[in-house]
Amino acid sequence: MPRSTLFHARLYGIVDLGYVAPTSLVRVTAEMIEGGIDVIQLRAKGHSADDIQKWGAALLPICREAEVPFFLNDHADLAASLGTDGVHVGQDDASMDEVRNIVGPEMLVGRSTHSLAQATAAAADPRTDCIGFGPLFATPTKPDYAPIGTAAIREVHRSFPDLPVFCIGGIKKESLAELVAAGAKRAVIVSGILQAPDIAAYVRSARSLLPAS
Ligand code: 3NM
Repeated sequence: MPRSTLFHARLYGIVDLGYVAPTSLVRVTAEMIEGGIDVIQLRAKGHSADDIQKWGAALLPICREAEVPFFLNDHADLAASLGTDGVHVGQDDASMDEVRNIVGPEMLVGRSTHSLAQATAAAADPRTDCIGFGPLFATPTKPDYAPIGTAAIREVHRSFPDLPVFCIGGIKKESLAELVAAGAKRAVIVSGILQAPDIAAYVRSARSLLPAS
């Protein structure tokens, strides 16, 4: 899947086992797709490789059918064996050399960045296909990280016009207008989507608040 798919994305949703029971993964994923989500990631911190493999294998065909890129968080080896569209790694995870050795040259690779300096370092490697930039606001989904605020969003987009930047962290539908005014083009929403009473409706309206690119 080409990087341009991510460039045109607006809303990125994460199916996070911190919020979704294993028995609800398929339903939640389908509802996000119904709402028009542009990218889906499976995030299962602390779960076994066997479980993640099983859950990934259940969600991948649903995303394929809908032509929604499917990323796996962290586990490059499982991403490679499942054949996901992408893998997303953090600052403390494997280097790009290590990740590419496992997943090959074609798979999309995203990297979390938590400052302009980290975004600059990630962008310097042409094998980085997208970055997460945050956490912009405090969030219980990633509690150990200090929020970085919205001031650097415009600079990140200006500095790396060819790199899809996904703003993340403590973002709700209600904060999107502020984010877009601060220069954001794309957003990741985790708890806001997963805790919504109507996931499809939440995704649909949040996505409509982000600019088409
Ligand atoms: N990564 P919510 S913030 C998974 O800054 C994740 O890299 C972040 O969840 C980062 O939308 C975050 O519930 C959590 O705040 C986002």
